[in-house]
Amino acid sequence: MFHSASVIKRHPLNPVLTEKQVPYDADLIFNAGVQKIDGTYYMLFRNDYCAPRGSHNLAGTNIGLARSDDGVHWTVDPEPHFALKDDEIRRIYDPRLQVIDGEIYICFAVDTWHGIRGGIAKTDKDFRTLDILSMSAPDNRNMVLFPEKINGMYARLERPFPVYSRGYDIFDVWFSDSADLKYWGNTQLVLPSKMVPFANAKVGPAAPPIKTKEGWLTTFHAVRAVPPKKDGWEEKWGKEYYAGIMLLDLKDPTKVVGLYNEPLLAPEADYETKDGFRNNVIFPGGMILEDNGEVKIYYGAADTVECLATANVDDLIALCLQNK
Ligand code: BMA
Repeated sequence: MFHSASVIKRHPLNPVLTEKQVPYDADLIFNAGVQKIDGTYYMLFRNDYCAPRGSHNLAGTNIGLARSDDGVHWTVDPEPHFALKDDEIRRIYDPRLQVIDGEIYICFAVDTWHGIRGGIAKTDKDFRTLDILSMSAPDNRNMVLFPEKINGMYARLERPFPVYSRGYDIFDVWFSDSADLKYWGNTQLVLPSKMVPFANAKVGPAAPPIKTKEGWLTTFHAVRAVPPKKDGWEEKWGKEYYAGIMLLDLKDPTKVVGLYNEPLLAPEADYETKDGFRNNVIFPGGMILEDNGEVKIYYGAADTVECLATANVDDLIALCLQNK
């Protein structure tokens, strides 16, 4: 029913990272955060592994690091990164990367024994340390940091999920800011799910925003609930995940200045719609603006592999502004 925008192209070598490239137990490689730092591309990816490898028996989640010179061909480090020794934390996943004033930050979802939280941590150039700066109250996740301070404050988008007051999965994109990345407040609604014509359920931040002359350009994920059925590995799966795109005001990023009212990416390629853990899922986590105006968008496909799509930045801005 929905199609991807014509201005975006899937990379011919998709998927660009799969479990086959990972030298340790790995089965589902997806929902990665990506940044280009001093000319090298870094990808922190989620690895849901099975026991034994290759079975459909999920056994755990860890975070891996891949490096690349061109953003397309990736080499994975020999071991996963960030072993956690906190009994309250069950796992971290869906990492997003940001660089602010030369420091590298990771936002991630945290399953704890008492709810799902959004974590923000600082790491080093080798991605060895995970110095946790803040953890949200439950239930919240899908946090992404803006690449610079706005009005003197660090800024993030986030997606709390208030089940008790909203009923079934209707969740929205919110904004908060902070003087120190630790204490967050000034929380405001940015993108209500009902503003997105192709979502009938939740929306949430996807890749961290990039700065353009017209505003903060940022993707979001948008969910359509459909009748649950056996499709991928899972017994039943009843959701479709699309990527959307919007522009936020440079000085006041709580204001949506442009929104493309169709999907930027809809599940269409075989690696998005077939043979995955959860088919028909597109989940962007990384967006890089190259000097020549090309935007690389990295996304998890079917919760199984990591993919790349590209578009020109002016075309993406024009999509967001075409309904104004
Ligand atoms: C969300 C998160 C994502 C995942 C998506 C589709 O709730 O768990 O990590 O990609 O569902 O399964």
